[in-house]
Amino acid sequence: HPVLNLAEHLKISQHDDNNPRILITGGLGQLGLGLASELRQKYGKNNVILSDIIKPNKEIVDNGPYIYADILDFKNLQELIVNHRIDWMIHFSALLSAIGESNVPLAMRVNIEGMHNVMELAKQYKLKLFVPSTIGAFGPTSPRNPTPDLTIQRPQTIYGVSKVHAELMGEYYHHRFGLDFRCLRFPGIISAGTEPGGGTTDYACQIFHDALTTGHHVCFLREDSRLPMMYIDDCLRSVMEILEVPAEKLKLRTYNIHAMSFTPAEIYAAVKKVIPSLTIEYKPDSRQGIADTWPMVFDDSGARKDWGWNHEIDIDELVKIMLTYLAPKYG
Ligand code: AKB
Repeated sequence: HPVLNLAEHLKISQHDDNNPRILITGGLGQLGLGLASELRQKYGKNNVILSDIIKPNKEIVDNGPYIYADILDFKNLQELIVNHRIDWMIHFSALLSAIGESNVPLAMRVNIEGMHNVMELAKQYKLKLFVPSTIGAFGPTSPRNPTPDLTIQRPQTIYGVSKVHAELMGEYYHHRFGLDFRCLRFPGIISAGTEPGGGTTDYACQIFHDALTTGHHVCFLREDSRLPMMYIDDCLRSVMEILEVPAEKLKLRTYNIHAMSFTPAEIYAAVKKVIPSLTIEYKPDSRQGIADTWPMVFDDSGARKDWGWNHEIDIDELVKIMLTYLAPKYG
């Protein structure tokens, strides 16, 4: 990429941390709209640009800048970074665990090649870069209860493999080129305003919709399948916080973060306390095979110690918030 050498030649200045201009890739997934709203409150509406390859609705466009960005198109991404004078990039584009297994070549392109483009541009233009990782970055040989920050990582999904690759590449670029790479490993994220897309933890969102509509949830995991989970507000706050932590406090560039851990039977019992008529049946499918290799409880003591991470929402609070949020939608 000869143009990039020119960029280096011009000694492009370090990212501006006081008044950053921020680009979010994969912005119309589960996390982007919520994060954009938090970031816009803090850094100004026009300084936060959402991007995706999806045609947005009017509300999205009315709420702030939205642009088309295909992370597989290096030049397109480069042009956006230059034209919009981007300082920070939040890289959310990825195929999640279950959908990744149904299209491995596409997952490799998006999750690996796309991430290479993002990381290379972040290096060239000296952007601060946040990339989420996941409980899915661990595998059957990892300790599962609890799973520490630094341990064996031999995931068995393309999603997990690509996330370990992102963690390692980010840490390598940090060490080798000084890239300000920051990465959090998220549990399953539970949200009401936006839907998850093709993950192994999606049942934990669906059960709330079913509780308020059909009154019956068919769970694709076994009743005793324990996984770490987190409400979206805690997740978005963790991103806001890690972006701001002074570099000298970061002993690691990839941290586990945790909030709660439950099984389908436990979340069912918690929802049933509020909606006693809810019924459930368990029909484990191929996602069970994935869940069986993932952490049951995440050890996030590093994040708590190094930069003060603290979750706020536990399982009972989660149930209250989700049902309160969704109830008006279903009358
Ligand atoms: C998935 O289930 O694939 C995601 C994740 C835990 O990373 N929600």
